[in-house]
Amino acid sequence: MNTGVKKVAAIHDLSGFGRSSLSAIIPILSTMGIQVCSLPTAVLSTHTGGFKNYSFVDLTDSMKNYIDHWKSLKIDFDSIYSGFLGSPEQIDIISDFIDFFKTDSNFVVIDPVMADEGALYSTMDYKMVEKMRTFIKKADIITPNFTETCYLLDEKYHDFPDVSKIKSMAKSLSDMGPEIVIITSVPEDRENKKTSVIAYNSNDNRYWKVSSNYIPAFYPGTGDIFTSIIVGSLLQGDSLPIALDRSVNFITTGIRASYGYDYPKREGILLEKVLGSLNLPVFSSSYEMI
Ligand code: PXL
Repeated sequence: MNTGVKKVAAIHDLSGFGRSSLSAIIPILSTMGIQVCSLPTAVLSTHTGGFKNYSFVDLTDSMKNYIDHWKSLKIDFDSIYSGFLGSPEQIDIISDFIDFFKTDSNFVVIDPVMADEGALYSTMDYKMVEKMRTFIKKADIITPNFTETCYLLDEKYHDFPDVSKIKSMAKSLSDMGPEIVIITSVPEDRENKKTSVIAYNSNDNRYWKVSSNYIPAFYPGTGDIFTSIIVGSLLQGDSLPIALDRSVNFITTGIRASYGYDYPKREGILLEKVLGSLNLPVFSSSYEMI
């Protein structure tokens, strides 16, 4: 029965403290009127960015039974969205999940969560990078940050790549399978400390860019927030550049709402203060076609 509420299969870890992965994705997509069906890959006490001694339970062994039950329920997802994985072996399990649940009318988003700021996260290794290169072929849309883009293409991390280089990297990733490639956290301008998001859509061969003024602070979880808004926005019928604008605007608003408070950045942006803005019309639009 069509209830008018769209469903996303969200394949990510649950980190109890720190506003990343499912702790951010569920409130964002719920606020956007979309049902999140969680398929947890791991349970951690906190995310791994900036915390030490976190507990980590890898759920690889329980995912098969979990998915078998969903298969028996024949759930029809409008999108399948995967992110942080607990082990490289999970890629085979999730590939099978996609083969079963992918239809002509839904879309698959893979956020190849592995690295940031030039380095792999502490639970990631080269086996994950290698398997991720194969896994992204299954996606309609991928959202690597610039560091992950370098790992996926086996290229050296550059500090300030020029736009033509990023465009060719996005095209190379798209040639591996995904129709749309969105590269986040691209260092843009040393003087003005700007970062940008650059996207390539192979369906119409167009490239888009949204720049954001960099506030000198690094908050974990912003990649998950970014991609969940892309998923929600596309499910609501927005075009790709408007979805990019909505995500960048929301993160900028979230960082501005948080930066004035003196608390550990590792706790993430103060999502609870700004969630309501997801339901406001987009007033300022700054995308460019490049
Ligand atoms: O935000 C990406 C992410 C997701 N899940 C876990 C993480 C990170 C990044 O550090 O540690 C557990």
